[in-house]
Amino acid sequence: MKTGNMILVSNRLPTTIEPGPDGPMLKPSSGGLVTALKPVFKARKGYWIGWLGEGYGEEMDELLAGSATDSACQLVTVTLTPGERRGFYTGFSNEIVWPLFHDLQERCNFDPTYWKAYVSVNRKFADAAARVADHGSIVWVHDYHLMLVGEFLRGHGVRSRMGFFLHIPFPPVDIFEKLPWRTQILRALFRFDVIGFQTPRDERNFLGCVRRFLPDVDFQRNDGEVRAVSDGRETLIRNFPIGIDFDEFNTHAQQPEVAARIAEIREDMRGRQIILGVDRLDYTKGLPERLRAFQHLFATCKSLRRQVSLVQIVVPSRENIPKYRELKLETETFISQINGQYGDPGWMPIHYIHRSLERPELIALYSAADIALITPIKDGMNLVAKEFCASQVEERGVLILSEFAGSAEQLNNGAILVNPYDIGAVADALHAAYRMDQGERTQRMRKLRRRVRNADVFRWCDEFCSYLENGYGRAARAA
Ligand code: ADQ
Repeated sequence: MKTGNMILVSNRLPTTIEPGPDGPMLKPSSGGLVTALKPVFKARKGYWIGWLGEGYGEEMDELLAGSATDSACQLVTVTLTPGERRGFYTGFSNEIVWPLFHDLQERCNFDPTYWKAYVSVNRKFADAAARVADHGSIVWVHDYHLMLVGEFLRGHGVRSRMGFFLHIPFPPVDIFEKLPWRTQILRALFRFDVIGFQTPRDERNFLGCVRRFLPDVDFQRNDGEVRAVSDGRETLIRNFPIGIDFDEFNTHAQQPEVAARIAEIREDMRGRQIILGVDRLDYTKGLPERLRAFQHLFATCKSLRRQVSLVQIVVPSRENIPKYRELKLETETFISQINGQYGDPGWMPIHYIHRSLERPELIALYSAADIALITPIKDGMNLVAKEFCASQVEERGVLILSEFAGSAEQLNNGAILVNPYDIGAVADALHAAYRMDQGERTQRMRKLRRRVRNADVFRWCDEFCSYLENGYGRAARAA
C-alpha cells in the first residue's frame, strides 16, 4: 500500500440509499465510472466525496463509514440544502455549463444567483476534501459540476497533487466567451496539476480559450503533451479518452441466459433487422433529429418498410428540469406520429422503452441489434457506442455514429460516421447498413472491437493516475 490517500471528488457518490426493513440501506451503483475507479483503491486507501441524494445528510456518514470495512475507500457525504442543490446542480451545472459546453448557447440561463450557488457548493466539496487530505494525498476531481474545487483546496493550504477530468466536451472560444464567469473558471482550473479532456478537439478548444482569456499563461508542447505555467505553477493538459470495461460486456454477451434472451428478441422481431438507439433522455443526444431521419427513410424508401424496426431505449434523466420534460413529450409525440403514419397490425416501426434496464437486458439488446444508431448532436465520448461493440461477439452489427461524438475520433475506422443534422445522409447510412453484407460487417466490427478492447477504462484510469502521481505517463514510466 502506497502512503497517502487517494481522494476522489464527484457530484454523486457511487452509491444510492434505499429504505430497508431496519432503516436506510446502501446500494452500490454499478456505473462504468465506479468500475473504472475501483482499482485506484487497490493501490492506496482513500475517500470518495460526493452528494448522496435528496433528503440525506451527514447523519448518513456513520452508515457510510461502515461500508468502508470491506473496501479501502471510505465514502463521505456533502450535505446540500434544496436551495443549494437547485442553484448549483439544476441551475449553474445543468442550465449553464451543460448546454454551453455542448454548443447550445441559446438554451443557457445565465442567472447570476446560479453562479453564487456554484461557488458556495464548490467550496463545500473542497472543505470536505480538505478535512481528509494529508501530506501525501492525491486528489482527483470529476466533471463540470466541480471546476472550482482545486482553487478552494489550494486556499485551504492543500499542497497535494490534484487532477481534474472533464467528461463532457470543452467548447470553442466563440462559444465559451459567452460565459460571464469565463475567466474565473479558467483561472480556477489552473490550480490543478493535471487537466484531462476526452478528445484532442476538447484539448485544442481549451487551449484556444486560455490563449484568449489568460494571455499571461505560457505553454510548452512536447511529445503530444502540453505543459502550461501560470502563477509559477505547472499544469499538464492532455486528452485521456475514457473507455469501458470491455471484458464485462464481452463475457456477459456469451453467457447462456443472455444468449437465450438474444434469441427471444430476434424471434419477437420476426427476422426484421433491429436498429437500436440507447440514450439518456437529453437534448444533446439528437433524438428528434434521429426520428426525423427515420421518418425520411420510410418516406423515401418504401421497400424498407416492414423490413426494419427501431428499438429506442431512453433512460429517464433530470426530470425536474422543464426542458427535459418538454423533450420527453416531444419525443413521445413524434414516435406515435411515425408509428401512426407507417405502422400496421403486423409491424411497429418504432418500439419505445422509457426506463433504466438491468445490465443483462441491455447487453442482450446490444448483441441482438443489426445496426446501432448513435447520433448525438454533441457528446464528450458516448459510452453506448463502445458498449455496443464490446457486446457484438458475433461481429454482425453495424455502428452508425455521429461525427460529433467524442468516440468518433477512435471509432472512425469501422463505424459509418454521419452528421446528425443531415437527415438525408443519416437515412442513406441506414440504408447502406441494412444492405451491408456479412463480410464487410465482420471486417468493420472486428476493427471496432479491437480498438475498444485496447483502450479500455482500466487503461484510461491507469494513464490518468500515472500523470497525476508522477507527472508523466505510462510510456515514460516504463522507459
Ligand atoms: P452520459 O451523457 O450519461 O455520460 P454515455 O457516455 O452514453 O452518456 O453513458 C450513458 C451510460 O448509461 C452508458 O453506460 C449506458 O450503458 C447507460 N445506459 C443508457 N441507457 C440505459 C438504460 N436504458 N438502462 C441502463 N443503462 C443505460 C457522460 C458524458 C459522455 C461520456 C460519459 C463518460 O455526457 O459523453 O461518455 O459521461 O465520461
